[in-house]
Order: sequence, then structure tokens, then C-alpha cells
Amino acid sequence: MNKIAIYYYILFCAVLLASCADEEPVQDETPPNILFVMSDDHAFQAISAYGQNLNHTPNIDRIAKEGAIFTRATVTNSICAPSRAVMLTGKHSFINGKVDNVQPFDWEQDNFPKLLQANGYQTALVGKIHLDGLPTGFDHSMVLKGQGHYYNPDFQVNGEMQRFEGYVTDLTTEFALDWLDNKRDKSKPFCLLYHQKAPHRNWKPSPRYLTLFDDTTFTPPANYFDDYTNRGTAAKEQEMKIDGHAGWGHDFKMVIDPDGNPTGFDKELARLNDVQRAEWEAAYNPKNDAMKAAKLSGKDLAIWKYNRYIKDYLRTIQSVDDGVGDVLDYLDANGLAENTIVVYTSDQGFYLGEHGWFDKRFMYEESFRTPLLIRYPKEIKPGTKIDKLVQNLDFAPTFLDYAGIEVPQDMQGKSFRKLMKGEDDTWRDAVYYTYYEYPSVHMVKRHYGVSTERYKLMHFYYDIDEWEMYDLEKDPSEMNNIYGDPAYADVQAMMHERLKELRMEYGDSDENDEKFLKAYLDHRNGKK
Ligand code: SGN
Ligand code: CA
Repeated sequence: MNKIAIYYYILFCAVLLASCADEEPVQDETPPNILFVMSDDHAFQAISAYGQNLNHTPNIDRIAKEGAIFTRATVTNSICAPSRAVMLTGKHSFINGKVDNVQPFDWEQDNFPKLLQANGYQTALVGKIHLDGLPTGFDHSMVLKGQGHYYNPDFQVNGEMQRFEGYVTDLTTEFALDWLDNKRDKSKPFCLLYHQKAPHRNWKPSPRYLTLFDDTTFTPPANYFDDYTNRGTAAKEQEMKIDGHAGWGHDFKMVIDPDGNPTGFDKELARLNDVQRAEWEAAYNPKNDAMKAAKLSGKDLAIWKYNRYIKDYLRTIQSVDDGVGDVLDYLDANGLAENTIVVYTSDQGFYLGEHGWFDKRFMYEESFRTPLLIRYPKEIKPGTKIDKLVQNLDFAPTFLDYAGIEVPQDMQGKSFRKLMKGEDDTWRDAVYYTYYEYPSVHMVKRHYGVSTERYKLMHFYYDIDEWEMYDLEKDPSEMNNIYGDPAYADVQAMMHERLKELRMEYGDSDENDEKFLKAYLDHRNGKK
């Protein structure tokens, strides 16, 4: 080789090497599958990964162990149907229109499953959605009507009602697996919304868990006997006390109450078939007889009620956890675990005796927060813990982000994909909340508010006009309303400012509140 040839040869090799070095590593372009598991009213306190020691949920915990757990995931409106509307649309209630459980939901508007579908995904919705009408955006839907039944439920299968024999949580899992295994187009990525009815009121356990916890006595939370001193009128006037508003039949599952009066619960039991009913009675009759024989009163009775409530609630969760185990096993067995984003969440949190309550609705922590655990081995390091304020508003943008689809401008949430990779240091400092359904069951007054990581400011309105503020660092159980406390004057001014800014940013106003109040009252008065 002459000198020139050697020169060109070296140059050629150098260019080749440089171009190799510049080349992007080969990316796996297959869009991820999305398995979105949601339960109904599942408090974070009842997931063992959150460390409260109430129960053991090994399968749900697995998601956190192999992925991320969020300690400050919240909802924008703590009630079932509105929460689902926010999750689907990525827009606050006052924008998507579904502000309470009574207003109709407009399925014509955009939702994230529609966008995934338009971009090559197979989509399905199985279980509870609590939004009337035929769900749009899904290749397959199999949903309970309204709240649905625990035993022998009716499902609307792609629009057609059908009754199924069995326990709702197990059936929902079975239908979800059937779609994954037999009904979808396996050449496409999938998005499955697998949404359990449990642990929604009235907490009917499956036959296999009717006696779980029979040998355990639970101690109620420290503020179970809360007398609401230092709180506003809203906390005092709610109707969601375990010892006060829960009933002997529907909630405590007695056919005859301790005073010997029929409760009407036998009408509910009539839905069970003979085998189910015999198992039910064999489990509950001895417990009910023992309780009556003990002739409890006062605090002892209140603690018994808490125990009946929490045990039934946790029993229903055990079936939810089993179902999560089954679907995780399915992903493993079919080589899908690596490329599937698995999300576990609830439509909102719930009170497990804190402040003496069951139910949700308030912007206080237990119902404002919701559990959130996510696994995606390709991007999320096992054991990731996230303390930032994320909301159910963020699901739609996050899923679209993962799928490589542009997030529509009018979606109000924010993708937390980067947050989970530890690559987002500009995350929001505050979140906005609204609640509308009043007067209604449980009588939680209308309110809206703002929460930062440390403080929370709320305005209760309509038949009262009261402000509450809490210092979550000093008072995590929100027992002491510091609104008006001179020591917090600066914080209060700052929180008012943040509230004003967020209402502006998201497009909320007093006019909205009046509009939705009028629609609600019209509905109650039979005008709509
Ligand atoms: C039902 C429940 C209430 C619950 C609402 C809303 N009663 O009315 O306790 O607050 O649903 O729940 S019960 O008949 O189910 O016992 S939501 O999850 O649908 O918003
Ligand atoms: Ca709910």
C-alpha cells in the first residue's frame, strides 16, 4: 500500500469508528403494555407496603418492591364517578363536567384509551367504572352497572347485560385474564383497565375469606373517638361515623339487630344462592350471637363496630390482592412482565376509623390521598419511593407519554414518567382539590382547597362560609385548624395566593361553583 492509500485507509477506519461511537444504542421500539389496576375505596392504610400493619397484601406490595411507591398521590375530587372521569380525561371535574355522582358523564369527549386505540393499542375495560352509558375508547368492555353487586353480579358486556354466578372480585379477575389470554389481538400493545368494585361499601367478603381475622382484635386509630374540637362545622356535621351512621343490617350484617328488630339485611342475603347463603350464615351467625350475648355499650360497643367494619373491609381486600397476584403471574408466565407498566391505585382513599369515620369526600389526608404503586422494569428502579404531590389527573398524560403519543394541550395533568426515573426536579409544589356532592349521603359539605407538601388550606361553602388550614408536618392527623392563628399569618397569605393562582391556572371560579350547584339542586328537585 502506498502512503496515500495508507492515509485513506486510516481515515476510513477513523470515520467508521467515529460513526459507530456516535450511533444511538438500539432502542426497543415496542410501545409498552399498560395494565391499570384500580380498586374502589381502597385506603393506602390497608396496603402492607405502606407499613400500617393492618393487613398483608403480598401481591400488591410486589408492585412497590419491584417498582415505585408514591406516598403523596392524591385525587382532585374524592368520590367515585368523578375520580374516574378525571382519570380518563386528564381534566379536573369542573372541566370534564362530571363533578359528582349524579351529573351525567359525556363519553363523547376525548379520553386516553381513545388516543391509545387510535395509535395502535388494543384497549379493554373490565369491572367497575360507575359512569353510565357504553364506555368509549375500548375494543372490549365488561362493566358493572353503577355500583354493582358483590354476589352474582350483572355485567354489561359490550352493551349487553348478563348475570354471572360467583363473587365479583374473582369474576372481574377471571374476565380480565380471559381478555388478556384469549380475546385480544396479540400483535398489538394492550391497555387493560382492570377495575375492582371491592372494597366498596358494604364490604361483603368472598366465601373463602368470611372468617379471616376472626381471631384478631383490631385497635382503632388514636383519633377514633374524635370530638372535632378545633375543627370547623363540616367535620362536626358529617354523617359518616362508624359508631353513629353505619347501620346494623347493611353495614354490620345482622338480620336482627341487638334490640331484636329486623334490619332488612335478609333482603340482601336473598341474592346469594343456597350454597353461598349457607356459608355466609355459618360464618356470621355465631359471631353475631356472641356479640348480642355480650350486651356491649358505650366505648366497648364502638370498638366492636370498628372491628366488624375493619374486618369485613380487609376481607374484601384479600380477594383484590389475590387477583393482582393472578395477573402478575400471568404476565410472568407469558413473558410480558418486562414490557408492561403495572399500576395499582384506587379511585380515592378512605377512612378506616380515623376521626371515627368510614367513607371519603373530605380533603383531609385519608381520603385526599390514594394508594399508588407502579412497576415498569425498563425504567423504574425497584424500591423507588416518591414523596412528590401527584394526582389522578396525571394518569392520562403519563400513559400517553409512555406510549409515545403527544399529550393534548387541553389535558391538565402532567406526566410523572421522568419523576419516577429521578429526572424531574421541576415538579409542582401544590395541588388543587374540589368537592361538590352536598347535600347528599354522608353530608360532607362542598369545599375546595390547595395543598402543598406541608400545608393545606380549604374553603367550605354553600350553607356555611368557613376556612380551615392545617400544618401537616406538626399535625399530620389534622386535629387542629390553624386558620386565623397569627403565628401562621404569612403562611395563610401564601396559601391564599397559591389557591388563587391554581384556580386561575386550571380555569375554576365562583361562577363554576354556582353553575354546578344549580345543576345539582335541579337534579335533586327532579328538574333533570
Ligand atoms: C353509596 C354508598 C355510600 C357511598 C356512595 C358513593 N352507600 O351510596 O356509602 O358514599 O355510594 O360511593 S351503599 O349503599 O353502597 O352502602 S362511590 O364510591 O360510588 O362514590
Ligand atoms: Ca370510590
